[in-house]
Amino acid sequence: MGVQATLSRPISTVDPFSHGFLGDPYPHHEALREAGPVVWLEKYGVWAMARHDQVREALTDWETYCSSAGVGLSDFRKEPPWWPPSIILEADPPLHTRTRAVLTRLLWPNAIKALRETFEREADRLIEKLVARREFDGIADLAEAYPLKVFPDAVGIPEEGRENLLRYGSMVFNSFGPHNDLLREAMTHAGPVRDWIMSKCNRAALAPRGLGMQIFDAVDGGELSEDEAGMLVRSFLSAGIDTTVYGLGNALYCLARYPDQWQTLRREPNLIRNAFEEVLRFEAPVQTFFRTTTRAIEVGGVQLGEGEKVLLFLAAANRDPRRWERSDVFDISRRAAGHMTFGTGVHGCVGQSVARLETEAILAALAKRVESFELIAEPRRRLNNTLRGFDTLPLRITAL
Ligand code: HEM
Ligand code: OVM
Repeated sequence: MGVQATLSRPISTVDPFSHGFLGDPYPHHEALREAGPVVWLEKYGVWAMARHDQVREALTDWETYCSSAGVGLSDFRKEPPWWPPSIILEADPPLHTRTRAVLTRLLWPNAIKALRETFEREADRLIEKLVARREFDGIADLAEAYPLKVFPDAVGIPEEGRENLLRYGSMVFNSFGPHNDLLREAMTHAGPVRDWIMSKCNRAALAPRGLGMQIFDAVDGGELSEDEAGMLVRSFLSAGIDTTVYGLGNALYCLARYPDQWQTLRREPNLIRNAFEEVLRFEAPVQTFFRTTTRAIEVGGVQLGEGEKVLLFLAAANRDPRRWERSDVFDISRRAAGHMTFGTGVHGCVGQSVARLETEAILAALAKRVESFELIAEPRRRLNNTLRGFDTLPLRITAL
C-alpha cells in the first residue's frame, strides 16, 4: 500500500505564484482538486491540497500540520525568516495558546461592540461623500480609504504615515510566496516601511484606550512580556488592513458584476451578513497559507514525509463541488458559512468580527443610499502571492 501510494502520487507542474495562475486561479484550482486529495507541486517541491475536506482537516490538525516553520513557502528551519516571526500566526501551542488568548479577549464580538457606532458613522460619512461624487475608484477611495481610517483609529495609532500600512501589507503577504518578481517589487522600500511599523509597536506610540494599548494591559497582568505585546501590535498591523481592503474591494466587485444580487441585497438588508460570507467564499481575499508536517502521514493513499511544506488552497476549497452546489455561482442567499477564507481550527482568523463589522457597515451604508452601481471601465487586478483583489475598480453609483 505505502509503496504503491507513493508511486501514484499526483504531480502538477503548475506555478501557483505565476501571473497566469494568480490572474485567473479558478481553472487551476479545479485541475488541482481533480488531480487528487493531495498533489505534489514539482516546481517548489511542496504538497498542495485544494479539496474542502483535506484543507479543513489540515487546518484542524495543528499537531501534524504546524505553523512554527512558517505559513509561507519558506521553511524557517532551513532559511532565516525575513524578519522576526509572528508570535501568533507563526507559532504553535503552547506559545500560540497564550498569545491568542489575549487577542481573542480583545476582539471577540462582545468586546468590539464598542467600535460599532464609530465604524457605522464613518461608513455613512464616506458613502455620503462618494454619492456626491458619483464616480470614484472603488479601491483607493473606498476599499483602502475606509479600513485605513477606522482600523488604525481603533488600534490607536496616529494618522500621519498610514500609507506605510499598505506598503507593509504588500510586503507581508507577498513574502508568504517565493522570491519572485512580486516579492522583489514589494520589498523595494522595505527599510523605511519596517522602521515606521516598528515605531508604532510600543506604548509611547499608542493612544490610551485603543486596541494596541489594551494589548499592553496584558503585560501589566503578567500574561505577556513587553516585547511580546509589541509583537502582537505588529500582528494587528500585518493582518488587519490589507485583508479587509481586498475583502471590501472584492465585495464591491461582486455586487457591481452581479447587479441582480445587489438588488436582492437592497430589498433584504438582513442578507448583508450572508452576502459578505458569500463574497469571502466566492472571491477569497486570502487565497492560500502553508503548513509544515511534523510527522509522516498518509492522505488519501499518498504518503507525506516529515518536515514537508503543504500549500492549502483556501479559495479552491471554497469552490469544491463536493462541498457546494453550483460552486461557481455568486449567490448571496446561499449558506456560505463553512468557507475556508478565515481558516479554521486554532489559527482561525481572530479578527473576523472586525472584518465583518467593517464590511457590513459599508454595505449597509451603500444599501441606504445607492440604487445601483456599475463598472465604468475594466477593473485592473493587483497581483499578490497570497491576496486576491484589485488595483483599480472604476465605479459610478446612482443615488436613491
Ligand atoms: C488569522 C484571513 C481580517 C487578524 C487569519 C487566518 C486567515 C485570515 C485565513 C488564518 C491563518 C492560518 O491559519 O495560518 C482574514 C481575512 C480577513 C481578515 C480574509 C478579512 C476579510 C483580519 C483582521 C484582523 C486579523 C481585521 C485584525 C483585527 C488576524 C490574526 C491572525 C489571523 C492576528 C492570526 C491568528 C492565529 O494565528 O491564531 N486571518 N483575516 N484578520 N487574522 Fe485574519
Ligand atoms: C501576524 C499576521 C501576519 C499576516 C497575516 C496574519 C492573516 C497574521 O503577523 O500575526 O493573519
